[in-house]
This record gives sequence, structure tokens and C-alpha cells, in this order.
Amino acid sequence: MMSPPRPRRGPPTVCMAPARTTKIIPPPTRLRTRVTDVANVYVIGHFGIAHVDERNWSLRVAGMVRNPFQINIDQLRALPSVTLTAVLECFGNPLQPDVPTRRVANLTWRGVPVRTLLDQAEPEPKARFICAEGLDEGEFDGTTCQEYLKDLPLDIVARRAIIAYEMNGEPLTYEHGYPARLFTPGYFGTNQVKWLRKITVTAQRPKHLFTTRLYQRTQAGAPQPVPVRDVDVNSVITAPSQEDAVYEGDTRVTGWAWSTTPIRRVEVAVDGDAFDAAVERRTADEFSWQQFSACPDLAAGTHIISARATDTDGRIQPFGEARNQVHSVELNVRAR
Ligand SMILES: Nc1nc2c(c(=O)[nH]1)N[C@H]1C(S)=C(S)[C@@H](COP(=O)(O)O)O[C@H]1N2
Ligand SMILES: [Mo]
Repeated sequence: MMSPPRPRRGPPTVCMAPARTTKIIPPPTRLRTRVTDVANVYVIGHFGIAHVDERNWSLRVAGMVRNPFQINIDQLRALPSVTLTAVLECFGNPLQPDVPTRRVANLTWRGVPVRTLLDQAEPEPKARFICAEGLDEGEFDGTTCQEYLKDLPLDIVARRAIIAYEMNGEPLTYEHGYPARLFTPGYFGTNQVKWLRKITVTAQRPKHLFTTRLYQRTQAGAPQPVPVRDVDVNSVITAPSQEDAVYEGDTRVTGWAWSTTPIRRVEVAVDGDAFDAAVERRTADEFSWQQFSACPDLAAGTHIISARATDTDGRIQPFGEARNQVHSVELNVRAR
């Protein structure tokens, strides 16, 4: 049960409600449609869920710009919009780096390119980042914050980020960031700031719990931790699942694979014997997941089916102890 929103002090634009921890979402093996129903999308709010009154909402664009300004929701909706389909994936609990989460969805987003707003604001030549601020506030990991804050590289944001106000053709729900959120295709969920209120253009990364403390990762061979941005190469098998009745003979194995760059190969393995699956195509500037399929001939008995994706940058899913580790399903194949 969700308790009623608790009014916060200050402007009457937003109330914080506790995050609904009971939302039951299907396991990844049940995400069988290309576009995931909003009902099946995971929800993360570090401080809870913000309920925003759109009549008092505005988005401010400021910082190292020549023309700071703010717009209200009607002005935002009146601007030319784009629609795109892209993956939303949670990096996982920042305090548990090696636990696979498989909180992922593929959604259709509609919104205004951030570039449109930047063109109006005119960033100064030294600007390198945008800092996106959410209206939510509260405590996480023992630290009290006045806002959720993320910094993103200005060049990537100008190229592909949108101020999203619709998911799957409907206005965003409260849980997913109503009335508007930042969405940068190809980036992990932590960057997709919900309940967006401000974009500040800067030359440096701001220090904040959610910018320089949490959501940092040290990649193999790199000396310094880097912020969590590009999604990793990953895949899930969506059929068959363990609960399905599977009979000996040819069985169609399908699933979704995604990364920041397109997927170029998915190996499906039956009890460790790998072969190449067919993979849908994607261009470098689309960010939808891609379907893979294969038809192994399965004998009656127990089999482990797994899928391992490789992207066009040559990144391959690891076998174990990683958030994006190879996904496997155990099947009990029956005799006919
Ligand atoms: N304002 C705000 N935006 C946020 C968060 C948050 O706590 N506050 N959580 C982030 C994280 S970690 C994820 S994975 C995504 C989840 O988006 P969803 O709840 O719409 O699925 O929102 C991101 N944006
Ligand atoms: Mo997340």
C-alpha cells in the first residue's frame, strides 16, 4: 500500500511519498514484448517518489550560458518533440557492485531534444557538463540531500538526450518522473533524472552524493574510478523459461541483447556448447534492445541454455560475478 504523500516545507510544487517497494515486476524471462508495458517497469527513487503539481512546475536552464531561462510544462509540450525506443536499465545497488540486477525495460520515449534548450541558452565555450537536478529530496545511505543530482557530458547530452514527458505514448506516471525527466539513450538509469527541475551548465563535475560519491566504477586496467554512464553489454533469454513445457526436438530460444553500441553477436550455448544466434540489426544512433533467436535441437533431459552478447566495440558479457553476467535458464526437456 502506498501511503498518502507527505507535504514538504517550501514551495507547494512537490510532495514526497515513500517508494512502493512492493511493485511486483516479472522476471526478465517474462519481458517478451519489444516495448515493455509500463506496469512491468521497475521503479527506483532513492528518497521516495515525488508527486509534482505540474501547474507549479518549471524547468530552469542556467549556469555557464549566455541566456538563462525557464519554461513551464505547456511551453515544453509546445516545442518540437522526438520519439525513440530505448533501454532503461538500473546499474543496481551502488553499495553492491557485483550483484546482477536485471532491472531493465525497453520503452518508447517522447520528449524535446535537450539541444533545443541548449541552443536557446547558448553555453559558453568552456562548458563541459550539464548538471541535472531532480525535485526529490531526502536521505540515502546516511546523507541528507536537497535534490537528486547527476552530471553528464555536454557533448553527449547535446547529441542525444531528451526532456522526456511521455513513456509508451502516455504522460509519465508519478513514479517514472512526471511531469518531465531527462533521458539520455545508452546511459544507465541513474543518469535519467526524474522530476527534473533544473539544468545547470558547468565546466567541472559538481561534488554530490549521486555524482562523485555513489555510482562510480573502476574498470579493468583503468587507474581512476569513472562515473557510471554507458550501459554494459548485456542480454536476457525470454523464451523458453524454466516454467515452460519444452519437448525434445527443435526449440526456439529468443531474447533481448543491448549495449551502448549495437550488438553484433549473440552466442547461445546448450550445456556449454556455443553457436551463433541470429541477431536483429540496430544502427549506432538507435538504442532499442535487439532480438536474438536460435533453434537448437534439444534431447529429452535437463539442459542449461545461456546467451552471451558481444557489441560492435568488442565488449563481451562476462561469465560470472558481474552485473551483466551471462544469463542462463535450466530447462527440463520432456520426451514426446
Ligand atoms: N530524481 C531522481 N531521478 C532518478 C532516481 C532518483 O532517485 N531520483 N533514480 C535513478 C535510478 S538509479 C534509476 S535506475 C532510474 C529508474 O527509473 P524508473 O524509476 O523510471 O524505472 O531513475 C533514475 N532517476
Ligand atoms: Mo538505478
